[in-house]
Amino acid sequence: MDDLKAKYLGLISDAADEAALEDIRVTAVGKKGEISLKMRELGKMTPEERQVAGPALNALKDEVNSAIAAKKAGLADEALNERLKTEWLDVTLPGRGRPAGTIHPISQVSQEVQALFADLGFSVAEGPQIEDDWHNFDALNIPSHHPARGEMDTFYMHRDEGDNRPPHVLRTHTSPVQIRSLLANGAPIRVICPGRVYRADYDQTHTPMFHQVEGLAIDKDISMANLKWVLEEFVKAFFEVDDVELRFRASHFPFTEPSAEVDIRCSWDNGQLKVGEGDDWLEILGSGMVHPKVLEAGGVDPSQWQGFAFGVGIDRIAMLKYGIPDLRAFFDSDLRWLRNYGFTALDQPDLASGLSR
Ligand code: 2NM
Repeated sequence: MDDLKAKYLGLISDAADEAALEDIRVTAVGKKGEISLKMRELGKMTPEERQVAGPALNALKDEVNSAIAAKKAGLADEALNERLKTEWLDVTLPGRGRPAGTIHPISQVSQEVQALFADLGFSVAEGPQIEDDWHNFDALNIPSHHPARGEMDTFYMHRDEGDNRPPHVLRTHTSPVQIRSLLANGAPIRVICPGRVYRADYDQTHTPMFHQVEGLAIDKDISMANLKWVLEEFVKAFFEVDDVELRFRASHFPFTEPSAEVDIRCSWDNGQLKVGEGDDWLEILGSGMVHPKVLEAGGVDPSQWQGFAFGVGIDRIAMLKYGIPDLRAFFDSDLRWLRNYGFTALDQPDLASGLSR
C-alpha cells in the first residue's frame, strides 16, 4: 500500500499537464485502475484481512483523488499566470479611437432643440405616428373640406370596403401630440413635440417623411410678445449668435389666429449662411396664437386660457445650420455622408458648453 501511494503521489507531483493527470487518474482509480482492481480483490479476502485492507484502500483512493485535484488547481494557476505574463494590457494607455457610428444630423438637431427649450421650461411630449383623423385634423380646426385633407397631402391607412371605422392617417404634423398633451394635462402647459411627420410630397425640397418640432405655451396671459421673445431666444441659441432680427409676416393656419410666418435676417456669403446680419430674409417657422376652437378640442376653456404655438422643420434648420446642401441625402444611409455630416455620440448638446461644439 505504501509503495502504491509513493508511486502515484510521485507521478501526480511530476505530471506536466492536465492530460498527464487524467492518464494517471485512469491508471490508478479509473474503472480498471490499479487501486480499483485491488478493491475488487477485497471480496476474496478473509473478513479480518478485509477489515484492514478495505479502509486502507479507501483512504489511498481518497488521497490520490485529492492529490490529483490539488495538482489540477496548481496547473490551472500556473497556466493562468503564464497567460497573464504574455497577454498583459496597459489600461493606462490613451484610447485608440474606434470606427464608431455617428449621430445623424437630424437626431443631433432634435436634441439641440430639446435641450434649448428645456432651458426655457418646456417639457417634451411624444405621440403616435398613426393618428385618427380627429386628432390630426378636426381637433386642429381643419374642417373636412380643407385642402390639407385631400388625398394629395395625406397618407390614409387602408380600409376594406364597408369598414366604417374612422379614418386613420400618418400624422401630417406633430400638433395632434399637443392636443393629447392638453387633454392629458390641461392648462397651464409648456410643451414641445418633436418627431416624424408624413406628407405625400416628393421633390428637391420635400420628402414624404420629415421631422418637425412644434411648441405650445398656454397660460392666463400669454401673448404674441411672449411668442416673439421665445422665438428670438430659440434662434439665437440654435444658430449660436448673439443677436437676431425676426420678421413676422401675417399668414394663415387653421389652428392659430392670428398667424404669422417668421423670417430671420441673414446673408449668404459664398453659399455660407450668416444669421443675424445682411439684407436677406430666411423663412424658418410658422406660428400664431392658438385658435379658441383648438383650445376647446384640448379640453381647455378659451375664455380662461390663451397662448401661442409654433412649428419648425427640423430637417430644414439642420441643413441651414450645418451647411448640408441636399435634403434627400438625409435619408440615403450613405456611410460616407454619415461619417462626414454625423456627430460623435459623446457630445450630447447642452446649453452650458455650446449646443454643437
Ligand atoms: C405651425 C404653425 C402654427 C401649431 C399649433 C399647434 C396646436 F396644436 F397647439 F394647435 N401646434 N402647433 C402650429 C401653429 C404649427 O407649424 C408651421
